[in-house]
Amino acid sequence: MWKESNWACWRVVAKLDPDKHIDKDTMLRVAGAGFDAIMVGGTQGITREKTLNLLGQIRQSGYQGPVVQEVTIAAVIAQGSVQAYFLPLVLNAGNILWLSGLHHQAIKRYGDRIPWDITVAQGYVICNSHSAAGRLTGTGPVSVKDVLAYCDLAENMLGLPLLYLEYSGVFGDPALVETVARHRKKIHLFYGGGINSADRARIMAALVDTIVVGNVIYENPASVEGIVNAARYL
Ligand code: 1GP
Repeated sequence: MWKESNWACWRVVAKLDPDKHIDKDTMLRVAGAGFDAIMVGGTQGITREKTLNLLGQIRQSGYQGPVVQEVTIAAVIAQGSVQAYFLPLVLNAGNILWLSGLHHQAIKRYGDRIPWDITVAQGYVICNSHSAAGRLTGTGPVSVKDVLAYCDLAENMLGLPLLYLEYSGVFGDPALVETVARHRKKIHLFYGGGINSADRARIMAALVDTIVVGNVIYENPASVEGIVNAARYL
C-alpha cells in the first residue's frame, strides 16, 4: 500500500529506462541490490508498450519494493501497474511546455481520472544542458545562484515537496549540491547523474536525501550492489 510519505525515506533509487534493454541477470541484480524504489522513466523513445514490458520484467524479477513511474508523456501512464506517479516540472526549461504546458494539457484531458493522492510533483533543475533531457526541454547552463533561486522558487513559491538536481550522464559538482542542500529549509533533495562507483554514491548521498542511479545499471551491473551499500552506510 502506497503512503504518500514513503518516498521521503528513500536513500537510493534505481531509474530504469523503458527505451533501454535490460537483460534478466541485470534485472535480478537490481531486484536484489537493496534499492529503496525503482523509478521507471526516460526521455527518448518512451512508449506504453516498452513501459509495460519493463514493468513486467520488474515484476518477474521478484522485486518487492515500490515501483513508481516518472511521467513525461501522459499517454504512456501505466495505470494500475505502479504505486505512484512522479511528475517533473522542469523549472529551468527553455520551453514552457516542460514547466507547465504538458501538465496543463494532461489535466484538461484526464483531470477527473488523475489519482492525486499518489501523484508527486518534482521540481526539476537540469544542470547538464547537454543531456537528452536538457536538449529536449531547452535548458541552458546554470550557475550556483541560478540553482539556489530555483530551489527557493520550488520551496517557497510553488510549495513543491521535492527538488531534483538532474545531471543525467555526468557527475555533478558536489560543492554546488552542498550549497543547495544547506540553503533549503525542508524541501526534499534528489540528486541524479553520473553515479557509477561507490565513492561517487558516498559523496552525493552524504549531501542529499536521495540519490538516483541510472546508466551504471546498464553499463556495469556488477557495481550496483556496492553503490547501494555505499549510499546506505556512507
Ligand atoms: C537520470 O538522474 C538519473 O535521470 C540518473 O543519471 O543515468 O547519469 O546515473 P545517470
